[in-house]
Amino acid sequence: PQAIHLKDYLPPAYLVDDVALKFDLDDHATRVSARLKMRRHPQREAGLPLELFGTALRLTHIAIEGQPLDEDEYRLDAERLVIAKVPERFELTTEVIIDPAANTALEGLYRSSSMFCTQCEPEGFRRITYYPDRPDVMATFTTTVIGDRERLPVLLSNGNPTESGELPNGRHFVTWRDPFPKPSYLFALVAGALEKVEDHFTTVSGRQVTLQIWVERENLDKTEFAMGALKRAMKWDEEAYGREYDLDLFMIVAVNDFNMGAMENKGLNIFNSSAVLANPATTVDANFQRVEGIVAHEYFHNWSGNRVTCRDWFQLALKEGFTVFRDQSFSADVNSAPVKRIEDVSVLRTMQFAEDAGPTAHPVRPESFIEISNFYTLTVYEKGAEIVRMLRQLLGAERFRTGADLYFSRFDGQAVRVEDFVSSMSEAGDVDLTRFMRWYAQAGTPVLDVEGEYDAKAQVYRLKVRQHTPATPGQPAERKLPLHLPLRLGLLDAGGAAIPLWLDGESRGTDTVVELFEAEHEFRFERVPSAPVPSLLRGFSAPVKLRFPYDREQLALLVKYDEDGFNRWDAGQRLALAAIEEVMLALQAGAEPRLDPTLLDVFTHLLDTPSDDLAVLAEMLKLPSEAYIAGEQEAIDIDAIHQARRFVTRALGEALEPRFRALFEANQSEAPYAPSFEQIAQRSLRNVALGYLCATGGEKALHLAQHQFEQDRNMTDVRAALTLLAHSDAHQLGDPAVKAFGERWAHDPLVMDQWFAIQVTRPQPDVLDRVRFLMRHPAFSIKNPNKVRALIGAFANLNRVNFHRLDGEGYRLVADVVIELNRLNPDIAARIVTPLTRFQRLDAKRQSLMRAELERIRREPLSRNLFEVIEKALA
Ligand code: HT7
Ligand code: ZN
Repeated sequence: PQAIHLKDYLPPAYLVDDVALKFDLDDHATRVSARLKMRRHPQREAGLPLELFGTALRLTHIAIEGQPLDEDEYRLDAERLVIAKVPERFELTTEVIIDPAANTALEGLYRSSSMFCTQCEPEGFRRITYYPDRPDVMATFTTTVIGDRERLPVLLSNGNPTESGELPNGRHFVTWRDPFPKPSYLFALVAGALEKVEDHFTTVSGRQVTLQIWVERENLDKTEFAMGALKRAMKWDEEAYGREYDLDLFMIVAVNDFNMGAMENKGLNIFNSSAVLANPATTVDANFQRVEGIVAHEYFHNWSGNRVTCRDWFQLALKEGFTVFRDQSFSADVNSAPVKRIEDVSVLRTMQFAEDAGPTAHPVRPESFIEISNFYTLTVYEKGAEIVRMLRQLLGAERFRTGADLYFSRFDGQAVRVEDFVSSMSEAGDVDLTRFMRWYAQAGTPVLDVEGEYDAKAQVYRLKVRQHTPATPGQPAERKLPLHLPLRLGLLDAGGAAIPLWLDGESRGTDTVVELFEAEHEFRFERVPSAPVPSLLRGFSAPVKLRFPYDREQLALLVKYDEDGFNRWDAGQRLALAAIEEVMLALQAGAEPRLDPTLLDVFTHLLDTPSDDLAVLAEMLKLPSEAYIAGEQEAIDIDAIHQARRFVTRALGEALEPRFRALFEANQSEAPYAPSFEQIAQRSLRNVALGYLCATGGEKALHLAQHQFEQDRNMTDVRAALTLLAHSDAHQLGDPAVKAFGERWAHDPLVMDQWFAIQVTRPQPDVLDRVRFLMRHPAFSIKNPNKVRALIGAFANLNRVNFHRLDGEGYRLVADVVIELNRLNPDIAARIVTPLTRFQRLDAKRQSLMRAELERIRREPLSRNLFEVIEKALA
């Protein structure tokens, strides 16, 4: 397979103005007729051949201006149809036959349960018809869908329905017209026996929009929350960005088989059922919040992505980074802002930082790719969002909004580049963002090395900041340039009080932002009465690794007194990490480990001090994950990390048992379930406390969990209790609970996903047999991405001790699944293989076992997706 390079971009030779499509739906032989009104691109020369993409299509008819083409007038291969000569302006008609039932890749038109649905981003439309399937070709679409009236009573596509009627042989049709020009990746079609819930939203200018959520009948009771989230998002986008919805109808459809979370097709969003369905009996708090975030994300794309789209797929972060930033801001506004920030930063620091440090590291705007589906990554999405957040920090909220307004109005209806977004911001903010553009081009996580020097006599505190970005594949460290970034900070005195900041003779309050753009800076704070403790990178103002030689007492001070909630949490994480690392060292040396008294002191303080933000308190009581700890090590010792984290959890549980018990009891609520942030905070705190109590291994604690499981109040509490029971050594409690849960929820695929994940994350060594057993369970299907993620993804990513077993059986199991998925669903194969590619800082034995499995995979006839990942991993 060949790589495609950004530097080779050329506009298409021909544009499409209008498309008429007709689908005659059939499981194995759907007939797709297309009429494309085309013209030469004004910036390309005359006489160029017309190149259309097409994959797995059987061409049955082709004509230009109604004149069928002879076979020698065009060339067909597995991926393209090329017509050597076409007029300046013409109408192209084609007819192809496709096989949706055989489509296990879930790209293009496919069957999911009893319905037909589509996924066209990034390059799925070419599996539907021959087309210049690239985002810089924008056209209006009219789509007629024909299907069996009984089996497929509902026929949906983009835009508004314009006509419908009966046809012979029990068939019927609906025609849809989307008046907004769009790229082919935003095309959608759904057909099936669906039912809807309907609501309305009146836009700021007084237009009534009909909102519909289409689901299979058994899921009608799981739509209310998403509908509410949609209305909240529509209102928020009007208020925060001045963006109003533009069609009269907005539809969401839930499908069971879907490669990602959801898709923002114009007027017809298609959702993975896991990202839209929710109710208290079946859905945990975190998933309610995920649903809210994804519903908002897809809705926000209507402007950041659909009205203003990407010129080419290298610009993916233009829509994704900005839209993630928008959905993060929305969730922060409607829930707990500090907790949202903590959660987002945790994902970034554990998962995106790992990507940036691994073999598939790439810039937020990649320069080349073999398979674009491989670039829907944490780097493009999450680091992309952090870049937009930095712009907001650098410009200030008001000028950022002016920049966004300028971007939307200037580029409405166009397919544009990252430069167009950044220049709108630069113009609105009157700031030079030339260096800032490096964030899009340089891969790897920058490191800030900070040192502080206090001169008591002069009452001056000097902060020296150096930045560097480590080497990443194709980008040696010496070619990395300094980045422009905002560093938010404050200073605390020894009693924890905020010190007023005087910088260059100017008063800056107690919280300020300094800008870095050189490799080294020195900031000189004056009138500092005593040696301060700096609180650096407040709110995680830039996606970097910050190094400062804090001692434990300084961290404890920050945990207790820093005015920035995020940094209080972060100081706690640093302290916990240091405590866990100390235990790791003891275990490695065969010495007796101890619980760091400073950490115990901080936990005691947190538990004894009344808090007005329970949600943040719950986060502060959580220890860093094994994945995060691993990311902080030069050499990763899988077992020591696991044992040390367990030791610290247990030691805290034992030392603070009465306090955790009191916390558990104080956060019992009799109120009916609501996914409100107050209630979520209470449940979170209660279940964190239960976790520490159960970590002691005490029978009393396990019975508390058993009781909570049996009380069956809501899925959040049930699942937390079941996880503790199933992960304990007490089989007599865990096994019956797992069995009862599996039987009770056998009819509900989304709950069964949770049941799979709970079992395969059990840390005990017997888990591998359980994984193999569950792969044969009737509720498991390798063709369903949610099942693969729940069983194999959860095992490989969250059960680190067992995935990394020294006999290599964990690796082998995952590699076997990857090989099978390579044939069925290349996109999912290339995602599920990720943990096998992260061997760089592991011990030699594990490295060689992992490499051997990757080499075994490489011997297969690989899809483009997997080829690209495996080649990079083994390079
Ligand atoms: N824009 C959507 C991307 C997407 C996707 C990409 C590859 C394969 C399948 C996919 N389904 C959806 C989702 C989003 O970011 O909103
Ligand atoms: Zn998106």
